[in-house]
Amino acid sequence: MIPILYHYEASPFAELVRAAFGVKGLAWGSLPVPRILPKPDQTRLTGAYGRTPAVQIGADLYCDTAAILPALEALPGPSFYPAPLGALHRLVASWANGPQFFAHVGAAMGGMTPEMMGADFIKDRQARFGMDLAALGRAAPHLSGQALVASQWLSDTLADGRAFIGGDAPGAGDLALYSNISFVKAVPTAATNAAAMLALPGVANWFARLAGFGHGTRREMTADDALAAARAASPAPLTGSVDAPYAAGMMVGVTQDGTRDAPSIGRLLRCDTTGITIAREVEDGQSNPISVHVHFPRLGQVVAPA
Ligand SMILES: N[C@@H](CCC(=O)N[C@@H](CS)C(=O)NCC(=O)O)C(=O)O
Repeated sequence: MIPILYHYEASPFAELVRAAFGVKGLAWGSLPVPRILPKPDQTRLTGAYGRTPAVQIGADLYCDTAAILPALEALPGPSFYPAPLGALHRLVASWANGPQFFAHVGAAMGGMTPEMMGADFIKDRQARFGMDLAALGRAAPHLSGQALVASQWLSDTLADGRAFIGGDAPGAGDLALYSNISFVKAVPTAATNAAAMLALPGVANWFARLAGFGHGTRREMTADDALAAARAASPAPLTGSVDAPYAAGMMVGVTQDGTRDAPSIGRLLRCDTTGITIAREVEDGQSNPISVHVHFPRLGQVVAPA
């Protein structure tokens, strides 16, 4: 039962997970999804969660890199939270994937024309995230300056010769910082911004070390393969609790801060500081539905009665 990644190539958060597979040397299934809604292959299992990436392991769906990495942690291979930083990798990743992500959006996309992005992409991002392309272009110099601070701090951290931010082994914080820079590096109109980041002492070598892990062993998969994998499995045993004011078993919708995407609706099984899990029944045209668990991190998710 290999993990299945719902992704598209240009997604920086998907690149984070592909690189995580590389660090662990894992085999994984690649299930391509569009870069805009609708994404029926993904959302019929996740509920409505249509952001990229999501990872399926059997009958468990993990939404958001902050839920995906802890799930992959249990699989063979090196830890994403190596000592001495340990759980501090989460703090770094949360900053890089939170406020710093938007700065990197400006650094990467601020110089793109509407033609480069495509009308369908602009419409999708406007409707879901309120993206305003003209405003992004105006804010690009400011956002690029904000993004460069992350590379400067990375460079400062590497100044004593360490290979990764915590020492000899890469972790979740490295992967998050890496995916932001790789996002900027992949956009031709952002070449100057990428060059400024990679020119800082130590950053280009650190970037090359992470890229050197590759993406693990990728196998293309279909939506039918993914459904069959979910049907053949049962959700993994769950730990954690439901904190007040929520109650175990209540029907809830889970949405993400900062988007207008529809809620993923299900029966609440876990809602505590470790994350959120809902149970869903997925109809796939067969006589009995598939039971899945959909997992989210706690941070950045909004739970409401449904
Ligand atoms: N906090 C999420 C953010 C994921 C995210 O924003 N992904 C972008 C693509 S890189 C997205 O979903 N954009 C809309 C889409 O792909 O439909 C995570 O860490 O996974």
